[in-house]
Amino acid sequence: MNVFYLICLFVTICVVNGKMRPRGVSISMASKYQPNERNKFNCINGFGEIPYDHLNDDYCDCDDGTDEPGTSACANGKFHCTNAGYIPKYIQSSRVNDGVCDCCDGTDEYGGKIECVNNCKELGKAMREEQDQKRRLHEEGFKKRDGFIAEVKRIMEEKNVKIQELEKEKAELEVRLKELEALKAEHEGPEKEAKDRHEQVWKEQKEAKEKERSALRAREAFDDLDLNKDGFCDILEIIPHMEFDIDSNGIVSEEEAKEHLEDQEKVDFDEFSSKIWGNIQGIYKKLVPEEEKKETPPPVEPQGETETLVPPEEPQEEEHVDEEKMPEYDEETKALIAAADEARKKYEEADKRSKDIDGEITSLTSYLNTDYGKDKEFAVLRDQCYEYTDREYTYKLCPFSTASQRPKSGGHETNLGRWGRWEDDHYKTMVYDHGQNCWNGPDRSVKVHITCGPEHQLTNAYEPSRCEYAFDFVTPCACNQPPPVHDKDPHDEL
Ligand code: MAN
Repeated sequence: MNVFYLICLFVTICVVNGKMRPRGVSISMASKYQPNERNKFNCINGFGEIPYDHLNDDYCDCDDGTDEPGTSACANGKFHCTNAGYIPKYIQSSRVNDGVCDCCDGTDEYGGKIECVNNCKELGKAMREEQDQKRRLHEEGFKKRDGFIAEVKRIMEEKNVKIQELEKEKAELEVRLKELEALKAEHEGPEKEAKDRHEQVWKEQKEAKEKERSALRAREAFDDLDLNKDGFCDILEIIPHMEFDIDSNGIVSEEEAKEHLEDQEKVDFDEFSSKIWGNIQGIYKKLVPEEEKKETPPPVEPQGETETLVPPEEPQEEEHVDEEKMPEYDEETKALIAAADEARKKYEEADKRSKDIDGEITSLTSYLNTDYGKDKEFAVLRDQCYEYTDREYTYKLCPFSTASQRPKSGGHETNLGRWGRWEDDHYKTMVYDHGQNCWNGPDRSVKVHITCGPEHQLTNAYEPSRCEYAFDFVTPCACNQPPPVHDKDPHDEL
């Protein structure tokens, strides 16, 4: 059985468990401070030997300062604070007896300048409580991570099953789509034929009516032009019509009149309607007798239009409007259209579903193909967003999606980057890049530093260099090691 004992021979050297241990020396260094066979001390660097009682005599003998571990005599010396109950440490010898308590056990101040209180136990207690708290949080995170792994596994399986179901549905739909397409074509053929037929009839009717109207107008024009009513329209009857003044010199010459009559002196109605009317109907104007001109004030001509051919009494406009409208399809055609509409609708519905399935499969595949960490644990962060607000901005992180920033004072959100990759395979840093371009700078990007903690939380956001941001994110997903075993009392020395 080991019996611990401590005897201090002089103030400066104690004997602990049979070993000499001068002041300011740690247990681990004590063996180097034993007197040699000549009762001397060897400087630790090997250069020099001094009488054993010159240790800690407040005079620096060794170059390396090792003969004065407990005084401030050597400028390069080091004093060891035992700090029982807390963390042992070395301080510069110059701090020994300088009137400031550097060691929590107060052993650096024995010269009487100051009375130091030993508060190592309190410090040690607080430190261990903090360590305990950290450990508890780590443990909490570590347990949660296990739960996440199980949850993610279930989600992934569900998504895989969903993909399989969708692929099956898609394959069946392909067959159905072909059938529906054929059915659609089957109905659209007769539908088109019936519609074309109907439209053709309407077109012909329209043309016939137009022809009729044109003939009527030709007749009226001819009767109007044939002033002497001899059944011909001749050059002299053309001349009073100023609209036939080709060179705009104010008179219609015989040549000009003749040109409008296709180089003839006169034409009868048949020739007029077959050869002449088509060319002149766009310019011809009914002659207004002089008396009428005087009686009726000249009509105000609308801007941009120079001539109007239609006599005011003719109610043709309205007739035209009605004729422009195609009559309704007959019942048989309507039924064919309805059947084709139905076939089209069914085809389009199936086609839309097929496209939706493609979209769903793409998004599920992208979800499954993302790297969510060693055990896919980070997948629980997908489709979630976390915010952190500093004095100026609210930062938002939507893991595996985007990072953004919006001014607290209002204003638009700035895209700081889209999910890019893990910076390395330790799953400690995420990179979001290709964000909004920075004026005269790079595209914005973010590095997210991930550490273990009991809750998912964005704990900090900053901008180490212009438009290059850094986020700190705490999450149980990062608690991939069991919490460290409780630190034993860090102090192993007396
Ligand atoms: C905005 C913010 C800042 C950024 C500047 C760069 O104000 O996105 O974070 O530094 O633009 O001009």
